Amino acid sequence: SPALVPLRQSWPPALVARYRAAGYWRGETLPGVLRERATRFADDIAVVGGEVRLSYAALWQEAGRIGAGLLARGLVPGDRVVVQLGNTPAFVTVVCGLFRAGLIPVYALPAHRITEVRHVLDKAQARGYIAADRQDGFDYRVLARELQALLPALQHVLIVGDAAEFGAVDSLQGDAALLPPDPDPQSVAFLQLSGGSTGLSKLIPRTHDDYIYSFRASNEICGITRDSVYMVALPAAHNFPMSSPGFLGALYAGARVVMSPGPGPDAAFPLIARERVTCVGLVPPLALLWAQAAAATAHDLGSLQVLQVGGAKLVPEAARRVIDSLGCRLQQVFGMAEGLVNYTRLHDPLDVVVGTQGRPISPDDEVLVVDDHGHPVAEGGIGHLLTRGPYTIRAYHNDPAANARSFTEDGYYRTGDMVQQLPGGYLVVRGRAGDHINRAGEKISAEEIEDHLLAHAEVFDAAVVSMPDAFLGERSCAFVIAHGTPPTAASLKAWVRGRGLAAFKVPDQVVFVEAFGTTAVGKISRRELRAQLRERYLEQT
Ligand code: J2J
Repeated sequence: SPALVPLRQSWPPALVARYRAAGYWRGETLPGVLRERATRFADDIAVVGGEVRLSYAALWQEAGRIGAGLLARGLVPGDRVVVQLGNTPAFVTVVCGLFRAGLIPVYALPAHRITEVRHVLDKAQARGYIAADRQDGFDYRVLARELQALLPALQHVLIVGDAAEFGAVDSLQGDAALLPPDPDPQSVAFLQLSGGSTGLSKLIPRTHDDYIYSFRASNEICGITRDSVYMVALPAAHNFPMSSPGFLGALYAGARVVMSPGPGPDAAFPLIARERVTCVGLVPPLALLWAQAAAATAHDLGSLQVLQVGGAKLVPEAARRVIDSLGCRLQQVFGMAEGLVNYTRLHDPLDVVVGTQGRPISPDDEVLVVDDHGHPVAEGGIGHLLTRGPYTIRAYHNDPAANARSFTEDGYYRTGDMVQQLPGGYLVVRGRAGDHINRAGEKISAEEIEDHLLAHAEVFDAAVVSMPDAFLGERSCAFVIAHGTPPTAASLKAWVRGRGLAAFKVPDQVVFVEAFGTTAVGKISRRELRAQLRERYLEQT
């Protein structure tokens, strides 16, 4: 098998010195933090889900058992392990187990299917895959069998629950004395997935130092203390519920984490009432759904102090509705798995909370707003958001082409977002330069879906664009030129699904056209083409 591409993430030495001197990077590591909390908060409840309630001491024990068991099976520290688990305590124990063993979690979403998981396994050169037996009607063991047949490097498949022929996470055993010492705080702790506007997901290497800083500082901004109860309602693998402040922030503080099996009011409201949840993060469509359901619910939501909304734009009208119906503080969160996270502060005036997407976590988050040529726009103007700082990556893993596109020569990350910067550093998201669809917070690459459509024998050309959607914020629309008689929209959607993709990537709408009919002289870019199609269609309807 080919040599492992080393995991790396590095900042220039002068910045490393500065981030340390400023106290952002303190040399803490994820296993180190967990060990310390297991002693300090031993009997406090760390994680709740279903019928399971784990204390901090028990979480540490469980993580040790799982980590040592994985090493006993032949995984070695530094190996990458793709984790595809839903919102159960096992998500937390497995990930903490990997940290304890020096193994590198790579986070797949439960919605991902073979095409995506295969890509992630491949790109990460993972030797391990850990999934649930079944969830939401899907059997991950079937997926695991297909993956193993395709990827000889995938030697260790482990299942939470009924493992069939695979290894069972529940019966992992090993010698905790053989667990490695804590890692270098500057080393890569895990690989997060990018939303990805071009093609397939890129892998985001985050270090212990940088990630711990991001959620420790988030705790302060979000008011997370040992008394907090943080609910994971969005898929736990997303960067938002993991780190802004997320379950890791909550564990850092000695707070309680409640795993909600689903993001809707039906699953979450009874748990909020039972566990006295104080903070939860949602995407805008869910926040509106919650606001509506809160008016009629019998469950006591009075413990909620902070409702965070992010992942996609919350328009001011929706923000007001959420504040009025939930009667707790609203916090807007504009973040990205690559790093930079902005928050409105808990005591910001109402117009700021309603009308902006917040300001950066760190005084050392450098934000540039530039025009198409890279020149700073006039104060208050709209432009491309570039950023670098103490928790924003400098490079993707194993992807020189993406790195050349996504980072400037002086290390700024090109976020792809169009923003306006207000006094005080508050940002308003005004749109996007990249061609992805932000469907209720799930990012879909237009290019990726076009490639799948083009693989269909009756498709001559396809352009996938985002359309405004009253509920989702944006939905995906595929414009298709057929070879001869067009297939039905339903059959094309089924085709995309059949390519082994997450359901959220199936086009919401398919529009057949004779031609893309651009009058522009010469060749136009796919970007321009998509924009033209979107505008023409919106004018007609
Ligand atoms: C508009 N667009 C937003 C917002 C993200 C916290 C919160 C969210 C994410 C996240 C995250 C937005 N208004 N409030 O990682 O830690 C869009 C932008 C951004 C992209 C990043 C976190 N909040 N977005 O959503 O990596 O386009 O992270 O660049 O999934 O989501 O997506 P992702």
